Amino acid sequence: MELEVLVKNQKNRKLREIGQKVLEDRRLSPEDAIELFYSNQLAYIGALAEWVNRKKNGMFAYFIVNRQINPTNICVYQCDFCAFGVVKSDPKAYEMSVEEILEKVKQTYLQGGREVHIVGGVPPHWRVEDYVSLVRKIKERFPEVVVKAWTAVEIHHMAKISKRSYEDILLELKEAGLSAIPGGGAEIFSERVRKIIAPYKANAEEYLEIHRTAHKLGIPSNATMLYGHVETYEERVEHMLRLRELQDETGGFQVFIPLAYWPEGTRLGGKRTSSVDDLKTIAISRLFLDNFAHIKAYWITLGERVAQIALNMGADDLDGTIEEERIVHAAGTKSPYKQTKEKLIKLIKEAGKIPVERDTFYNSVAIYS
Ligand code: V47
Ligand code: SF4
Repeated sequence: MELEVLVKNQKNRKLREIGQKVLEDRRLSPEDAIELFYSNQLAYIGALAEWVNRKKNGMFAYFIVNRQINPTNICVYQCDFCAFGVVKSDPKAYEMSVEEILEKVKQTYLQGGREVHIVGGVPPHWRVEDYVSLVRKIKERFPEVVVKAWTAVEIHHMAKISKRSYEDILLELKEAGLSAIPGGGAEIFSERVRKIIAPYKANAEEYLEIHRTAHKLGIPSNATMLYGHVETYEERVEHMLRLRELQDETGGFQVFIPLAYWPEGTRLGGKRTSSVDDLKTIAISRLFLDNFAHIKAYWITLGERVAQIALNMGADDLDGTIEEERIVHAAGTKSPYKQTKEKLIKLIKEAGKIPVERDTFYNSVAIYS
């Protein structure tokens, strides 16, 4: 009822029509989403998005006890927006041993962790077996831990160096114990933007084809969008449209994660996104991606304060305890490296939501009401 009044009283005709569509559960067009990006009525957009979120997720907001592992920062692709990936000869280059990684998984397991999220650089000397055997070894030692690993960029690279199909590679990873694919590597699908920021790695079609194949094989995946660099609002919407179309086709995406760009130490440079842009992007993604169940406010890129507000503007998930994150920290994020479970519960409760500890697949593990 309250939202109906807000929509009725909206003076801007286009925004009023968009609000009416939301109230009537009608799908927003790309033009609607672009209109919202150009609008500065954050409170209105946020209220619409939160209304949609509550219809989907009620008062629940999710988090997970997990660990991110970035096994190496050595990377052949050298994307200009990335301060993490370095060449092998760089003094900052590192590569964790398998034993080191297993020790990290063990710590997570002992703390009740449910998931390891593995993503890193793409080193020139790694073979397909290196990616597969890491998954296998983790699952052999810790069968209860879910392995969410290797982005479309890494899977494309494995296919390229071995001249095998995506399906073949994904089946081998699945057999080794891979349960889900993280959303990294999407950046912005626009060819114009990719030429500037990431000309060498998997392109938009390849990213989408890998996720399509994974979904077909019963491997769920996440989707991301790196925003706030050289892309236009129109390109953000085109990116989300392509994800929405694939989700209509497969239903295999679990969550959408807008990733705010951090510029420090990157070749691309630029400025940090504003909090208003961050919240608007979360809210518009909630409104536009009507076939995605969840929108993640990733506290590493947003900072915990903005992530907490996002829980009232369309987002329903904070990701997890993380423990150790190197990619966005290399680019200057001021967020801590990890969060305690208690802190995530507190952030969610302060936002007026009910914290739900989840597993990788959004099954509830515990509710902290
Ligand atoms: O693909 C790289 C991004 C991604 C920067 O699937 C940067 O649940 C900001 O995808 N500023 C990897 N971002 C991380 C990722 C992710 C994170 C959390 C959860 C999930 C999930 C996926 O990090 C890369 C790239 O888009 N990134 N450099 C930067 N300077
Ligand atoms: Fe390598 Fe990924 Fe960084 Fe690109 S974004 S340089 S692929 S680690």
